[in-house]
Amino acid sequence: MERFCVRFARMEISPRLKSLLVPSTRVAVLTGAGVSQESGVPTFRDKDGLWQKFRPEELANMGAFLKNPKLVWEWYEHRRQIVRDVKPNAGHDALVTFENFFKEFTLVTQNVDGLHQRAGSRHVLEVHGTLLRSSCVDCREPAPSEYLENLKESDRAVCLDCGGLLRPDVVWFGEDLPGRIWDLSQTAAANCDLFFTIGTSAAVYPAAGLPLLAKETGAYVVEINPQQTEISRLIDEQLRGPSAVVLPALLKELRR
Ligand code: BJW
Repeated sequence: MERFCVRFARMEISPRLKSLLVPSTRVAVLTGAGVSQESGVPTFRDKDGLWQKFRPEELANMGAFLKNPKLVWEWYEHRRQIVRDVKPNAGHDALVTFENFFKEFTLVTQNVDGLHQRAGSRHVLEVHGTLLRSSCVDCREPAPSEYLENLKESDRAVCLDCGGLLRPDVVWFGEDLPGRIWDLSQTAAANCDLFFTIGTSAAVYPAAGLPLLAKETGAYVVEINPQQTEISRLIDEQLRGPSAVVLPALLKELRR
């Protein structure tokens, strides 16, 4: 397995990766929280990550929500506020250029912050849902966005149709991923030539299985991350560094 380091904006990449940076290559990308880290959105499992302060079992599953909806709702409202106050970074921007450069390009994200779309990515498969929508746990009706925007912290977030509890449209532990989005993600991973896994610890399944599926089906798999992850030793090439540095540096290697 090849391992390359990024120092400043100069980057060494393998001849194999270089040969794949042409428009005809079919590319799929999986992003995780690390991609938004440099925008100021905390990751989950890093030293200053969300799970250092909050326990996932108390916040990111349906049981926790039903036990204490107010606590869970406030936690998500706090995170929505962070996301409203930040901007996409150079890594998000570089992925927009990728989408325009490669003829076949699929962006799968585990992120719920909407920053890829705000950067300009047109087709984003959000496998863990989004912070920016909510829906009723009983009737499943989505809540109008202006209702959420005007909600005060002390208000109880309830469905305007049936009065049921509103929940964030994210995928909690033990819940299925959205079916069609997940099918499209698997199809892209299984049919690409080049797969990038970027800013994810690859600890949460089934999303973490996508780079492995791509590898099994013959793609060249590249990881962009400042740290080793659970799948680093199983893939083809590691580009060690923050995505807001590595991705813009990769743009310089694209060949028409
Ligand atoms: C940088 C950087 C920089 C830092 N630049 N990089 C198979 C095996 C074992 C368990 C399971 C399995 N299949 C299913 C499971 C159970 C479970 C699971 O995976 N558990 C594991 C934790 C053990 N999975 C599920 O429950 C899933 N559902 C499911 O499988 O349904 C079927 C089923 C039904 C019924 C019963 C059982 C199964 C659902 C998973 C949903 C995950 N949801 C969350 C919360 C979303 C809502 C919210 O935001 O609150 O999604 S958990 C959290 O982790 C969030 C993330 O999307 C996800 C992944 O985290 P991510 O993005 O990788 O972040 P970090 O923090 O982990 O990593 C950041 C990385 O960035 C690090 O590597 C840094 O180094 C790097 N980095 N700065 C680039 N500048």
